[in-house]
Amino acid sequence: MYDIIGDIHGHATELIQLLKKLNYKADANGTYRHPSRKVIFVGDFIDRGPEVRRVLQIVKAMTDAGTALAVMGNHEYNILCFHTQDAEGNYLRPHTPNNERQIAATLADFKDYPDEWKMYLEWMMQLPVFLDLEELRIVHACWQPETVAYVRQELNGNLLTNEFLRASAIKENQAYEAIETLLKGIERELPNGQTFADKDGHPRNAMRVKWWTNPIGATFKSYGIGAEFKDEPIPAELQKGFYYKPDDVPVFIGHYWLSQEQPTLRTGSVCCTDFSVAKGGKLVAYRWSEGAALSDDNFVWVETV
Ligand SMILES: [Mn+2]
Repeated sequence: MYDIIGDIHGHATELIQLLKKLNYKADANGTYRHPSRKVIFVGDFIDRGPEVRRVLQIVKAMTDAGTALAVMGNHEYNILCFHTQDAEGNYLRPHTPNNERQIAATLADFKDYPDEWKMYLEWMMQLPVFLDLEELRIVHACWQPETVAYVRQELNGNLLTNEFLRASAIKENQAYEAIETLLKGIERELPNGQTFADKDGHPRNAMRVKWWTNPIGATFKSYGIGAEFKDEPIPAELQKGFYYKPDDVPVFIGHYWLSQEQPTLRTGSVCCTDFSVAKGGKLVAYRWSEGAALSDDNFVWVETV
């Protein structure tokens, strides 16, 4: 029995509130546990929020004690790349002002705790990039079966190696594409450099897509993510290809900054648990029970403080 918790982004106060609401209690060591359930965290623990260090303390204590499982988010991946050098000594994620700004809240929280920070970097490297628990699947952004199979084979499991991390930082590599897909989602391009206009009339060649939506008969608006798209049919080329079927094994994700009064499932088999706690939304859990079909009734949440 699992409680799957969405992207936390340094919001420890809401995390504690949510754990209590789910009836997890802190033991003598301060580690949250439940007599019969475990948490699964979908990644993105760091950046943005005010209490990154506290969030990492809570999550790591739970994973160490076996009262929680966790996967890696794109923010953990990015910060690992930020701190890792290639053979020439260049950082895998360049130290540009933009990239530095993204992790400023995290580094500020660890300013006086450099050894601790080093320990958490090592811990983050040990976060699986996906979890396949037979009855349910967990990944930060997208479960594409071929990509999961490729990564599983390359890693001989689900834990990153330094070699794979370095390979994944180079755009031409299959490892790059695989990490993009699993941790950031699917982006689809129109063929032959064709473009379409977004709602503001700007020409675009590619868009992030709802990989849980059947592209056949979809429109830019019903299929696209992250921008205002027109409600016009997508071209035939984009109607081909992968989408995650509603009767497939349930998959739990975060990442998509949803905003809804009342959390709902994406489909009968895809449950996004990220409802934007770092943007004034809510921190959400899905209470999963063995053998039961997914239902909107199983969301539990707290509002951003
Ligand atoms: Mn994310």
